[in-house]
Amino acid sequence: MLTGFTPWPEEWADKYRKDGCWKGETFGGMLKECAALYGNQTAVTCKDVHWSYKELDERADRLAAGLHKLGIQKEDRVVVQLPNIAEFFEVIFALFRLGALPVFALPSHRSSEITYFCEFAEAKAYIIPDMHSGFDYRALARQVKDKLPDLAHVIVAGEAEEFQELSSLHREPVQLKDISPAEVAFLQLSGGSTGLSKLIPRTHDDYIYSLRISAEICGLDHHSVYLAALPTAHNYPLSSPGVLGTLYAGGRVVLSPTPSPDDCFPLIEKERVTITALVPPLAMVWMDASGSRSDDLSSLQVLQVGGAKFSAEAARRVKSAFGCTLQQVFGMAEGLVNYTRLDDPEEIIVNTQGRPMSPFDEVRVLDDDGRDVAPGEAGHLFTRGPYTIRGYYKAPEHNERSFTADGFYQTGDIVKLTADGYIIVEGRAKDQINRGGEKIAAEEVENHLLAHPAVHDAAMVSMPDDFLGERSCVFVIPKGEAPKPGELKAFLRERGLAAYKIPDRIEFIASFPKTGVGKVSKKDLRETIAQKVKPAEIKQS
Ligand code: OOB
Repeated sequence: MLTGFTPWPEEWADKYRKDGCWKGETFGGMLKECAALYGNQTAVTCKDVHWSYKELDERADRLAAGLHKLGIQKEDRVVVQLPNIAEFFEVIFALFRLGALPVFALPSHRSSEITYFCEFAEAKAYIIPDMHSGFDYRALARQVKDKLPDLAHVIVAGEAEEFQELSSLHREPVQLKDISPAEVAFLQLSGGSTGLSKLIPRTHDDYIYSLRISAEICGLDHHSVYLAALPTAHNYPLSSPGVLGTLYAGGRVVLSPTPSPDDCFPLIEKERVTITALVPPLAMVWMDASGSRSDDLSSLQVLQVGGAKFSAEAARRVKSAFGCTLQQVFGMAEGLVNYTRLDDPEEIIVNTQGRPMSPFDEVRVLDDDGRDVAPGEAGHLFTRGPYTIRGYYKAPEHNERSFTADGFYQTGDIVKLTADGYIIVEGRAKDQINRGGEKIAAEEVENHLLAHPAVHDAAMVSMPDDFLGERSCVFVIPKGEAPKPGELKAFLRERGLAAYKIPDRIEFIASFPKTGVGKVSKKDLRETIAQKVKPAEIKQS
């Protein structure tokens, strides 16, 4: 078993098997089965590329053989940073078949994040596109290689330059080691709240269970067409039900290079897309665009919105804008996913973030002292279940804090439960900014800022924003004369931080407000900046 992975205790694993959650499927086997059932039907469409299930299955086998020849073995970690391109699928299924573990980086990550993932996971390989959205990933790979000369392989989908070209790796399939469904299939990234992102080990058993239930709840079958507008590597478009849930159900995945209406609306019309997933700011952009464009979106049956809180006012407009059902999704890469059901009454769909997908999900809402709150009251959400991890990868100290002794994961979310068990997200107790679905761990950015010679201390908080829900504001105590905000932002960019983590606003301050026990009061800082931005910036948009 993978070192650094916390498995479910044996009695729970037995229970989830007995309850029929874990059926002993693996991703490699799942694709074989789909190829047998849906052979020549299209699995993946990307521009003019259409891969049938059979073709994807064969490609995965041939690529697995090539990666095997390179020396990539069971349990090796491979950082995969691919955008929405067909190769994403051959790569991940090849790795699944080898038992090698993709670490799912996002296309927006830069050298700071990627170097950390490669180093922490001791990656054998790093897989990238040549270019995407005007960015050259080979230049990024060079920066990573400079810091980590031992990174064995950089593999490029497209023009590889000095690196290994993905398409050159295909070989005659070879016999590979058996993979057990209880083993870790890949590592997802946490949004992070303390320092750097934690890695989340997900097993074949637990993840495929979540696909099966998600596909069922979303009514997917072999007629479904899922548009991947968000980056497929993220847990939400990957599995809720996402691209993998769609393949599990025998449907077709259509890949969009960006989530913009300009790219997505013509694809919905052309490919007769039936379901797609967005974060709240994009849902608003799409609603605005639907009024002014003439694309035929009538095939769309379900629009999912999640990743951040969707306001009830905006939620109410979805049906008339697209003539389809809204589904709210509140999930986390650590496991638990909640959905509003397609046949729920309008008031539930608009006002709640759904309810747990599985009858075996356990949720508890506790007060600050760890006691269950009264029904309907807000508190800390804790959860345990057949697809919620029992520990982060190689993070024993952090696990002590994030998991209770009996295995509940502390989500860091503040929620209320309705009498019917629906969840309403009220806020967050974790030190994280949710910038329209993109999560920023305040501490990670603060630590980078502390490396600047003119920064004595830094504290990052969210500030309210009409469009993104939240933006980031960092309060800086300067050392001597305050630097220019632009200089600090440039400094962070130079350190290779992803663009979405660069603070939207920088405020200089002489000292931080303190809590009763002398810690920085982020609550006070949030209130200070909320007061400041309210009259000027909130009104205008
Ligand atoms: C999804 O996953 P992550 O891991 O990027 O972020 C999880 C966190 C949650 O703990 C919560 O704080 C926030 O994102 N969140 C929401 C939300 N959905 C996620 N907050 C309010 N309302 C919502 N609907 O974001 C994710 C994973 C799977 C499915 C959907 C989203």
